[in-house]
Amino acid sequence: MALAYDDTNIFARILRGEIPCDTVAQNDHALAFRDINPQAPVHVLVIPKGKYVSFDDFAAHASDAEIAGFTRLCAEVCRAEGVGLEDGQGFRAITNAGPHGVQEVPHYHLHIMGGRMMGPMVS
Ligand code: IU
Repeated sequence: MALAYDDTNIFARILRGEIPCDTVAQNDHALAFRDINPQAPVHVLVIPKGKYVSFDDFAAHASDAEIAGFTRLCAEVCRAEGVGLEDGQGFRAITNAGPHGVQEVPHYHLHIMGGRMMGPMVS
């Protein structure tokens, strides 16, 4: 069963158009926008348009079309932001889940960060 989803979270409000965001790209299934507190020259969040709390929730319950749409949008962002390996120097893609992952916003999101050399991965 899918996890209980809190419709009042900030990314749900962005998806409903109640709060603005700096959109990078979108398709039928996902939205990409700039993180409000960037940790790297490129710091984009990619979120599904469906109601999924975390990566494991999304991976288990989203349709194949949603997963494909989300993943293709990630590739589009990497290319558009110049960090993809076809023509850039690479990036880090991470997702935080739940308390131990220190997830702040309970709507699944992938951080795509690049434009500088990354440091240690965990702390
Ligand atoms: P986390 O993986 O849930 O810890 O990350 C949440 C991210 O959402 C974090 O990097 C914030 O800077 C970002 N964010 C945002 O981009 N816009 C907002 O209005 C809020 C958080 I609140």
